[in-house]
Amino acid sequence: MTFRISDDFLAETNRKFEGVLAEDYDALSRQLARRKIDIEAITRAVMAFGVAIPTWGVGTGGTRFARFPGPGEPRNIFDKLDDCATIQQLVRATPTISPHFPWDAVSDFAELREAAQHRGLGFDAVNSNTFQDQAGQPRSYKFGSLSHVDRAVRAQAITHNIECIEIGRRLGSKALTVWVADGSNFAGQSNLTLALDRYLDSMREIYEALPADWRVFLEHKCFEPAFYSTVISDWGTSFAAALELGPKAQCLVDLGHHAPNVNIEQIVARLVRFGKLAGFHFNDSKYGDDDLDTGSVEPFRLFLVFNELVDAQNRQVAGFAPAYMLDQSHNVTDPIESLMQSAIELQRAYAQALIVDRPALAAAQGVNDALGAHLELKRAFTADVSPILAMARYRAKSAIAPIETYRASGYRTRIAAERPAVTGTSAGIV
Ligand code: LRH
Ligand code: MN
Repeated sequence: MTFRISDDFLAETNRKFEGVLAEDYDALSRQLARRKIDIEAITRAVMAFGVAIPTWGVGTGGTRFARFPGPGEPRNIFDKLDDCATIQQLVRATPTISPHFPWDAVSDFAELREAAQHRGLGFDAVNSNTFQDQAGQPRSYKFGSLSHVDRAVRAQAITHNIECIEIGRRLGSKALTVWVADGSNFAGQSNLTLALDRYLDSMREIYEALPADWRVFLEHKCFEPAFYSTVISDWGTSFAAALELGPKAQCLVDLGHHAPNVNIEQIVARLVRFGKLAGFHFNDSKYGDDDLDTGSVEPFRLFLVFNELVDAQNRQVAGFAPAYMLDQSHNVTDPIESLMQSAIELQRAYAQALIVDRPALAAAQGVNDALGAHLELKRAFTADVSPILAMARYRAKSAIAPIETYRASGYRTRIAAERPAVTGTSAGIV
């Protein structure tokens, strides 16, 4: 029987923090009441917030140089479900997982769905993979997949994506995320227009295979692994492709997939405006697609993204239903701790965006009071909403202090004893 943190241990650990939480929550409640903000409304909204865990982020991640596995590495999707269930138990903000195929392939998908449900987990978007060659794969994706010059390679990639839709249907998912690494490393290597045309032709076949209530998420990325051109390199190309494909196609924003200093919150506002925001792969970055923990480098940028999302929510934008997913690589931390903290940083950005005084902001914007408007956002961003986040967890019978509780539980040590150690270093993100 796999070790699980007992609810008694959780309750016992919470007792150490209950008093301080009540005090801090009260103080914040009074502070917000002075700003005519009902703390209970914010806490309810935070309790309803959910983000999907990427199955590929539950094990230790790596780079092209090396990957240094830690103790208790998950061996398969079922170990990953156990770790995701522990994350959900301690933060109650991660009710779904986003699987990746064929990394998470099993022989019995009904059994997988059952195993997830048994642990209180559901499935968000499924991810296809035509950026690696699998053992025994007839044709290589070395020179691309959905945009490959060879029709047979494109057909292989299309078939894989349609298989992912079928798997997702059996798991109860409602969306397919398509990120392709297709591009080139030399000027002249690829016809930039024909490559996009081939991609669109392939995507049309995948689009046709979507069940009526499904969506397909196009994920853009400015570079890597291609270092001269990338077929779906920016939100503009992704948007135009989604528009051409049809209403079920939308654009997924991976925060790490933009050139340095790009105004991502404005991209979000644009995609909302045109009804094409699929959702997010949340992470953080300083240089490239670093896949660092959400909110660990640019928390203000994350807040500004949620400021646009709350603005859209308040305007009741038709069809506004972004999918929230994490997409990170945990190279030097315990992935469970990083994923818990990242979910909390998303809740923090959301709660801060909810306490923005929007009438005051609009009034300042209306009279070009640049600093006044900016300070309305800063006032919300600098508010310490931690008591709200902790109270949301506490009321959801989760951990007031997830990291402390997780460490005190000895979960990692217990799990490491159950799972054979992975020795030696390998390279790559998983
Ligand atoms: C590409 C990406 C994509 C996933 C992969 C693991 O960089 O963000 O979303 O398929 O990471
Ligand atoms: Mn991603």
